[in-house]
Amino acid sequence: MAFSRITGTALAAGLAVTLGLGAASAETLRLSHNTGDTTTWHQGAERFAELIAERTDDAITVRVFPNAQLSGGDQMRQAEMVGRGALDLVVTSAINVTPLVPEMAVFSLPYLYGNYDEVDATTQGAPGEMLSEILLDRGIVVLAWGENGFREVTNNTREIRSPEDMRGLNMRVAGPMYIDVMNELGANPQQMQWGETMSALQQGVVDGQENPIGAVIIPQQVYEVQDYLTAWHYSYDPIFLGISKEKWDSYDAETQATLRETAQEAMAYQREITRQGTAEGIDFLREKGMQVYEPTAEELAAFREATQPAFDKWAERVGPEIVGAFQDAIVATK
Ligand code: X2X
Repeated sequence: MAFSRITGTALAAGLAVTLGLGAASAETLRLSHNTGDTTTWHQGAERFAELIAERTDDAITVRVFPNAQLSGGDQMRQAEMVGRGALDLVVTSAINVTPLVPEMAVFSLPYLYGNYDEVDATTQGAPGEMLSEILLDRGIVVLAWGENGFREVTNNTREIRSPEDMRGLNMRVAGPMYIDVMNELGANPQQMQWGETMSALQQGVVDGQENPIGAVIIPQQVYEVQDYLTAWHYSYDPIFLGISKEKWDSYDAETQATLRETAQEAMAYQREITRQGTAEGIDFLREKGMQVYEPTAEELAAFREATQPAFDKWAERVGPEIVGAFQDAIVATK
C-alpha cells in the first residue's frame, strides 16, 4: 500500500514537470551551433544563456548544443530548422545560410572588407538590417551579429604566397561560394561538414582548409594537424544569434526586449574575445610550430585579382541593391 502511494506521488510530480506545470512556468530553449565547445561561438552562446537566466529569474533558460548535434551533424540544416520552429535558437555563420538565403553570401565576398571598422559599419549598421529582414521572411529573427572572422588558409603541403601556390591542393571548404573561389585559384575544393574536417586533415583526405584564427583555428587546435598558415584575409564570415519567429511571437514586448538586449551584449562579448584571440593568434601559432606567412600588400592584390570572378558571380546572385549598400557603408568609413 505504502509503496503504491509513493509511486503515485512520484508519478504526479513527474507529470507536472513533463507538462511544464511548475510555479514559475519555466521553459528551456535549445540553442544549436556548429563548432566545438572550446570556441568563441560557444562562449558567446553560454554568455547569452547565463545572462538570460539571470534576467528572467530562470523563467527562460537556454541549453547550448555544440557540433550541430541537433541537426544530425549537418551545419547547413540548422537555419532551416530554426526557420520552421524545429529549433529555438541558433548561432551560425553566414556561409552556412547561403543554401537557404543566397544573399547571405554578401558578407563573405572575396576581399570585400579591408579591416574591422568596415566590417562593423555593415554588420552593426543598416546593411546588416537588410539581411535580418530577409532572414525574418524565412522565419528567423536575428537578435545580434557576432564574429567568426577573417578566414585564413592552412595546409600541409607548402607555404602559400601566391595564387599559383594554391594549384592542385585538395581543400576542404564550408560552403558553395568558397567552392567557386577555390576553383578560381586552381585548387580542388570539397564541401565538408566542420565536424568531419579535423579527421579529414589528420588522415590526409584533404591537404588544407580555411577558417578564422581566433574563433576556430586556435580553439579547435587546427595547428595540431596543419603546418602552414597564410593570413590572406580573403573572406570575412560573421555569425549571428537567431531565434525562431514562432518562438519570438510567443513573447510579450518586454521579454522580446530582454532577449534582444541580452543577445547584443553576449555577441559584443563574443566579438571582443574573438578579436583578442586573433590579435594574439599569429604569435601563438608560431610558438606551436606553424609556419605563418603574412602576405605583402602586393601579394594580397594578386589574391584579390585571382578571386574577382567569384566576387562578380556571387555579387550578381546577391543583387546590386544589397552589394551597393555594403560597398557604400564601407566607403563611408574611409
Ligand atoms: O565550417 C566552418 O568552416 C565554420 C565553422 O567556420 C563555419 O561554420 C563556416
